[in-house]
Amino acid sequence: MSYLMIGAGQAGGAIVDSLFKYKYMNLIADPILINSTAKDLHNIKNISNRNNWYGISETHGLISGRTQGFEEKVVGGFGKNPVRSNDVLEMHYQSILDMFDERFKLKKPKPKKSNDPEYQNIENKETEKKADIPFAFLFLGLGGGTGCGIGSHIARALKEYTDNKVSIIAVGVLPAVRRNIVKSTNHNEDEASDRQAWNANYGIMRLKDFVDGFIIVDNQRIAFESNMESMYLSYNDYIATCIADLVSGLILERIDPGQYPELNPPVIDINDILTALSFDHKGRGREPGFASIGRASSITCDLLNYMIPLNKNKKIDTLMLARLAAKKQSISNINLNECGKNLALIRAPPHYLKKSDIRINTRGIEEFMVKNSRLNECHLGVSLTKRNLVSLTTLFTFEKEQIPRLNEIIHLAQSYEEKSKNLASIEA
Ligand SMILES: Nc1nc2c(ncn2[C@@H]2O[C@H](COP(=O)(O)OP(=O)(O)OP(=O)(O)O)[C@@H](O)[C@H]2O)c(=O)[nH]1
Ligand SMILES: [Mg+2]
Repeated sequence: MSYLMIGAGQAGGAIVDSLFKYKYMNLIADPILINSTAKDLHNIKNISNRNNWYGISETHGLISGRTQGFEEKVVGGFGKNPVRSNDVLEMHYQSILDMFDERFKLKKPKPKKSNDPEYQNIENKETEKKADIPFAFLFLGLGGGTGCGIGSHIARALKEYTDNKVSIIAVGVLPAVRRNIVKSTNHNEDEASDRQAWNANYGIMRLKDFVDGFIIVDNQRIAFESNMESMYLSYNDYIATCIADLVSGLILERIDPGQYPELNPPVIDINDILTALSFDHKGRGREPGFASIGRASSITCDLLNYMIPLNKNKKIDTLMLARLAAKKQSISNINLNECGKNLALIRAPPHYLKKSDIRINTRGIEEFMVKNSRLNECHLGVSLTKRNLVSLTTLFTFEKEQIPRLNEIIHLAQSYEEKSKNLASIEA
């Protein structure tokens, strides 16, 4: 197992569910779904094994999906109040460590019985060992109560459990601000989005000490729909495809790059992703950055070629692919020129990397990416695929202040806090 995919709350769980639509994900990752409403877990389609479910109970903290009476114990949710779920897991912090222990403590096979006292000494010592957890993704909605409130405790416990060895990437759904887009006569809806902004600020501030990087999934990108909820599934699928592309690399296609020594494509692995997602500050260690994610693809073989195999592959306009991936970024209203660094992963069939008239212009993509990086830092990787598809997945990483949407959220959070303080004092 190389990755841990944790989905906290409804939005977090739904994106992990989309990710496990790809069956190969089971080969490289272990899913954990945590929710305060058992009903949400029953709506999950691709992770039906209850061993991967955990509920939050006010009296016990995290409880396993196999617990008797799970459905009755895990009800209600936290109604968009992350402070409440935060308090529950703060009080039952040990239950998170117990969850990791239950899943990852390896039982060493006991040595064969022997009368030799030396042998028995060995048997009593260290019969249990922890599994390695090098990387984890933590998916959560930043506007709600559950994911947003428990996220920092989960991340902290995972760091503690692995003696700080694990690297954690938080994938957070940023709540949309809809008052200027969808004309609504419903004043409550505006109030709700101010509250969600406060939640998001609360969640990010607490998470940033325990994660190595953020990928932001901004719901503002789908906020133009009057029924935004109807877009969740396809938006989640899009994000899941981006993440799957980044983490699956060569494992997915089982292509041995050794078969194509002449190609020698630059490889990126999860460590490059981590470098691309964080900033070094002299003397201050590493600080998590905030990244936007996006992907574009183009089929290499059209319908006619499928029907009459002429072995003629389309030439791919790589610059257009790069521009399209840049347009399909997950954060609304960003200026790519202001990103600190970025990463691009190209996936292509091997014959698109060989010298020929259809060879893809990887240099052109690199130039586009470097041009859009203040630090001139682009991590470029190429991986091979058996599919008739060329795809480009990109990450653009910013410092927090460089993202207008995060500034807007902070501003709304502050005014919500002031407003509610006033309300409190008037009531008092
Ligand atoms: N992109 C996307 N956003 C979602 C989805 N489900 C909910 N959201 C957004 O996530 C925020 C609410 O977070 P949830 O994940 O529903 O909340 P929760 O963590 O379950 O917490 P509770 O308030 O206790 O229910 C809102 O901003 C929603 O717009 C989803 O499937 N996809
Ligand atoms: Mg919920």
